[in-house]
Amino acid sequence: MADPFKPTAKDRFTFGLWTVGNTGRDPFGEATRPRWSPAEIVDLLGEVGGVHGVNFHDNDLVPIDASEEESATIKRDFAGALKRNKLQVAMGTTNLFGDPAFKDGAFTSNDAEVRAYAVQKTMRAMDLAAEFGAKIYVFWGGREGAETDAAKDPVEAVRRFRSALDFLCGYSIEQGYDMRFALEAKPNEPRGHMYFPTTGHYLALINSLKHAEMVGVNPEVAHEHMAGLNFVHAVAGALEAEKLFHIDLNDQEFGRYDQDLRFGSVNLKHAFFLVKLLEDHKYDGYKHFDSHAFRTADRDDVIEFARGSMRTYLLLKERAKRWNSDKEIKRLLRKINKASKDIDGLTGDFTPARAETLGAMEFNREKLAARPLPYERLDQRTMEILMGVE
Ligand code: DIG
Ligand code: MN
Ligand code: MN
Repeated sequence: MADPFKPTAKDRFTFGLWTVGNTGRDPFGEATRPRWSPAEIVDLLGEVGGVHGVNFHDNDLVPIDASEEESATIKRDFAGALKRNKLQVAMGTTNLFGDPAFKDGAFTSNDAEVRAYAVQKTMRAMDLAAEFGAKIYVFWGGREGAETDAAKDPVEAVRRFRSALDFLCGYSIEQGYDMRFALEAKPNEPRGHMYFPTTGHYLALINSLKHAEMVGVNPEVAHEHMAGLNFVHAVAGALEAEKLFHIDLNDQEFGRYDQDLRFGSVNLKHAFFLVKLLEDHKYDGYKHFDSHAFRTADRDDVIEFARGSMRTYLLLKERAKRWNSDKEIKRLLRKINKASKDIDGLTGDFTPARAETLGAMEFNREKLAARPLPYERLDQRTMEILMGVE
């Protein structure tokens, strides 16, 4: 019998070149895996099976100091690997955090020349992403931040960031790239404090952009968890605002450095509610696993890491379907929700008549307070469904 949890391209799972290509190097130790070429990484994803697409930072594909010829060879080999593995390029982004020129930020740098170079580098990276058909472009402000606020007026930082985005939206429109931008928040690391630390901060910024319609967010599990926030609620805010243009799935212990762990490998309950939210609201964007295998993993285990990421999503998708169809859950949901068309109608659009009616209503607070809410039973049944208790 076919494995119901085997991914297919239709699931729209993607991996960045830097994720499965992570060499295991960390701030305290050297690489434990070879640096594979982009083509070798795409071949690895082909071996994983069921992957829809691959993503890259400009310099994951073409090193910052590559010659024209080297760049052409790399791109040709990469294109060949995409073809033989039937993979798309789903998303592009710019490395505005690695080069020392960006030591004090890119778009928010105090140096006008650095700000201009960052916009130019992003234009070139957008050209590269467009060349491979990417329609989603992510902005992660890795160095947009501060260790001391003596260095920069944070209001000025916001304005510099906005003006770079407005310019680059104009560039995408003028080039006919038809890209949608997805802004990715993170509270800290590598900077001591990062501007736009949470998805909510970006949702607020977007409304002030010249081309707000083409700009959304790319929330990442680990980043909201680092800020001690409920990731499901961050995504719900983006979904409700119709701004969930992309999502970075991984996992993360609360209150730690950015671990980029395999999806669902730490907080299974949060992962369950996230998958349920995405599926209940028919999110049809890419599901990008912005994560990497343990430093201990060899190539075979990196493949297991990628397969496990997608399998966990599909297992939780089935658990969400099971939860939605569970008799006890449905009974409890009926019990805890007390709707009333007349009352809801009252507090819809304001009218003086409604206000008058509402003002004259009598509410029995003791009765309201006494209503049973069996959330313990509901949560226990949820946990049992998660644990496979039928
Ligand atoms: C880190 O979470 C960031 C970078 O890896 C990249 O710019 C972005 C794209 O997913 N995520
Ligand atoms: Mn991360
Ligand atoms: Mn990310």
